[in-house]
Amino acid sequence: MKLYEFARAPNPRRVRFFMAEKGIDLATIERPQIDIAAGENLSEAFRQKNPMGGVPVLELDDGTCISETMAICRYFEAIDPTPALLGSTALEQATIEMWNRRMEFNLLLPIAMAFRHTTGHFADRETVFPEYGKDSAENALKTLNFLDTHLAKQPFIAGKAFSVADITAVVSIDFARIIKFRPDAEQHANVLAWHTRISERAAASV
Ligand SMILES: N[C@@H](CCC(=O)N[C@@H](CS)C(=O)NCC(=O)O)C(=O)O
Repeated sequence: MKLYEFARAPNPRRVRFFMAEKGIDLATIERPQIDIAAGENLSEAFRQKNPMGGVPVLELDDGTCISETMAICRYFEAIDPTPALLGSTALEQATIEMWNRRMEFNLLLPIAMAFRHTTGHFADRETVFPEYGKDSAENALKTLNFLDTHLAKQPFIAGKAFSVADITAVVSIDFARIIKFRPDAEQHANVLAWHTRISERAAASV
C-alpha cells in the first residue's frame, strides 16, 4: 500500500498518527509526497486517485484508492480494531464520532480557513477573503476557550479514553502555529496540560 501525503499538512498527519497508534510501522509504508503548495494535488494524474484533489490518499495494492482522512482511519480500525480509536460499544462510537466531528468543524476547519484566508497560501486556486480568515481565527479561539472548560472535567476530548478526537484536535492545534495561533498559558492551562500528555505519545511524532 501507499500513502500519498504532504508531510507538513494536517490531514496526512492525522492519518500517520492514527496508523502509528495502531502499531503500523510507517517506515514500511511507501509515502509519496505530493507538493500541495506547488499544486501537484491538482494534476490530472493525482485526480485519478482522488477527484477532490486533496491529500491524504491511501492506495491499496490492487490500485483501489481511499481518500478522506476519516475514511482511511476507519479502514485501519476495521482491519485491526485494537486499540479502539473509534470506540467499541455503540455509545462509545457515537460519542467519539460526535467529538471528532466537533473537532473537525469547530477547530480544524476554522484553523485551516484562517491559514488559507490570512496568508493567501492557495491564492492560485481560490479567492482569498482576509476578513473571513480573521473571523475563522476568532472561531477557533472560541473552541479553545470551550475546550479548556471541557478538559477540566475529563482527561480526553471524548471522555475517559484516548481517541481519534484527540488526534484531530492536537494536530489542528499544532498546525495552527503556522499562523502563530497558540493556546495561552493562562487562559488555556487545561488545554496545554492535555496537549502535553497527547504529544508525549510515541505516535505524535511520526
Ligand atoms: N476532507 C479531506 C480534506 C483533504 C484536504 O483538504 N487536504 C489538504 C491538506 S491537509 C489539501 O490537500 N489541500 C490542498 C488544496 O486544498 O489544494 C480529508 O478529510 O482528508
